[in-house]
Amino acid sequence: MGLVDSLPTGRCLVMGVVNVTPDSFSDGGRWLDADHAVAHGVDLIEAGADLVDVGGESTRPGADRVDEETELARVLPVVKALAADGVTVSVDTMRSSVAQRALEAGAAIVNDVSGGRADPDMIRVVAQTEAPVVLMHWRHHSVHMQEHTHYDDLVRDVVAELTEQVDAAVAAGIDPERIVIDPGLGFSKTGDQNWTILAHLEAFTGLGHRVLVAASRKRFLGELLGSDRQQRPVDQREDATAAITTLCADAGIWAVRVHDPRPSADAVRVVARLRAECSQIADSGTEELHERVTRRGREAEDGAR
Ligand code: PMM
Repeated sequence: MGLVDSLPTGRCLVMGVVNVTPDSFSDGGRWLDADHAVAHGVDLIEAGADLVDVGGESTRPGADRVDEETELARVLPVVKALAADGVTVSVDTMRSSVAQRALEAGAAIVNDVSGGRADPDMIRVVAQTEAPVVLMHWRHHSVHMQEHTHYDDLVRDVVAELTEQVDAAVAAGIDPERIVIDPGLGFSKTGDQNWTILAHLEAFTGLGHRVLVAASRKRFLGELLGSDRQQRPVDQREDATAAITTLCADAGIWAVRVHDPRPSADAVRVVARLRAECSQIADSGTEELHERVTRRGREAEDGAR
């Protein structure tokens, strides 16, 4: 069952984010230097992250693409150093060449926000390895993605489009057990649409794959918490992020991708503990019920004699 055998089981996992980019919306420019990025990755693990997602290309709405050389130069040294330190690393890339080189450098998971749609070789490259892959619902590159937010029926359409991506991966030989799906909050989705997706997580968990959700600090939280004129600043969206983590953990989500792992790491532990308590109560309740029913049956039998 182990997706990546070293990862904990029995609770929602926390994936910390290291964006080695100058322009990501929440931490762009902070970890562009490889040594800083590696130190930040280690800090994320110490703060409770179970794994770290390293990316070298910003996918914020409107972002232009970076070239392959730049992406490789940003990502590879960080992946290599963190993996050598024993950190479980996923590589956040839409390029098969970057995925391949990152896997060779020690990455354990490929996180492709395009779910195999941006690079026709991605699925083939992943299929040749044993690595798990995150396939996110995706319609268009970031520069134009917010022009593609029309859906006839949001949840049904996102599920159908994501299922196409999953089917293509399975047809190429990727074991369904290795596939993690992601509804792609904010990618070709408005703020309201993100909330609708979050209200229907069972439509995704019900597909039988592990599910990743990445709401951390995103614009729809800034809009919710801000005023008509101004969004809540990015660095003040952490409590809302942890609230989403709590809901995701309770909905059976496999992992949440967050910039600040500590509040989310606490939240997933709270949910896991409470769920254990609830199932214990349910089990003892069932035992008690079973005992009562058999006792009554015995009494009925005795009465009939
Ligand atoms: N969002 C971002 C980047 N990578 N990966 C997955 N699987 N799902 C996401 O929703 C996702 C992602 C954008 O956020 P960032 O700029 O903070 O990294």
